[in-house]
Amino acid sequence: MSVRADIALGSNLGARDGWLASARAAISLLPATRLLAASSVEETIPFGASAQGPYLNQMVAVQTALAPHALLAELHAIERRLGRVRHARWGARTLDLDLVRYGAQSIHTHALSVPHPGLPSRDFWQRELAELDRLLGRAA
Ligand code: A4P
Ligand code: MG
Repeated sequence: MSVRADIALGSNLGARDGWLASARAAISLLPATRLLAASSVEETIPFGASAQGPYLNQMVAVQTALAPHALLAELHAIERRLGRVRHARWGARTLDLDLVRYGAQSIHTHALSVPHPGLPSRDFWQRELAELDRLLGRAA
């Protein structure tokens, strides 16, 4: 069984475009996973910790046979490989990958909440998801 999953990409340190491009390439190489579409990249004002630079944000849709926690583990491995250093929650980062939706499933465990709890409050995620739905020919 495979499902569509939506993954948010964010970067606000260094060569932000380059981090997003490397992340897209790494996601497209995940086992049992196919990249379906990518939204536009947009620059957004940081929320959360103050005194950090603007983000580049983007959302990609994949078709995957990985189970949700396995997909999250792969995303964390990509973050580590691409040099993200975790400091403060919501702090500046080279690359942040969040699993925003996993099919229509609702999952709430210690390690994973989907749909991501930030979805209702992040207008840029909602725009990017709507764009992906349009690109994939589905109703938003
Ligand atoms: N976790 C639970 N559910 C999920 C999920 N659906 N996707 C757990 C990803 N991770 C999930 O995440 C902390 C823990 O959340 C993980 O161990 C995972 O098991 P993290 O990535 O280590 O920490 P974080 O990213 O600093 O914190 P958090 O709460 O994930 O923050 P967000 O929501 O990622 O926000 N401003 C703009 N303009 N654009 C941004 O993209 N991003 C953030 C970070 C702050 N400000 C921003 C942006
Ligand atoms: Mg995160």
